[in-house]
Amino acid sequence: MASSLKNLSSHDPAQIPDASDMKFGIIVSEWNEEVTAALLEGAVNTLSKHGVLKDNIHIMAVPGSFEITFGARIIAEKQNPDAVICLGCIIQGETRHFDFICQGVTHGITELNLDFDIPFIYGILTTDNQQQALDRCGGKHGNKGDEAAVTAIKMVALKKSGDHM
Ligand code: DLZ
Repeated sequence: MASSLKNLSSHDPAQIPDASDMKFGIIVSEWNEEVTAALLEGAVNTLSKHGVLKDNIHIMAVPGSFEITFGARIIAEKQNPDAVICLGCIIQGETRHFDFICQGVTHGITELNLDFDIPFIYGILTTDNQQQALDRCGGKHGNKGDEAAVTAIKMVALKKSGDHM
């Protein structure tokens, strides 16, 4: 069970479904690029490790996390993926911008999950500072891009099993 693990970066690969017939979209925010590039690398490596072909991973960048919702919708409509992985990093600043961007993208991704017949995975870091973000994109708390990819594979497998019910 995922709940018994500290984080999914330490998942057992044998427990992850084979993903060689799956197709993914990844939408990644350019804001805080040092962090989001590491999240992207983690996600792509994990998808590849579980059998996803390079040609079946479609990556699109957007300027900031607020634009992730729109980008994710476009990639879902144009590429017909089995799931879309959303990657971003929102770091608390001195103003309330942080709250509005977090709320906006969280609400947006929730809406996409309700409107489309595929899962949209929330791989967005929302941290108090840069160090907390670095700790979660390949640091002491694993790589949340890796975890988002594992979650995406699991959700696609769940959807495919539901299709046969
Ligand atoms: C404006 C802004 C700020 C202050 N901080 C972040 C952030 O920490 N992470 C992020 O992904 N994006 C940030 N942005 C940009 C917004 O997401 C968005 O791109 C702009 O408000 C334009 O719509």
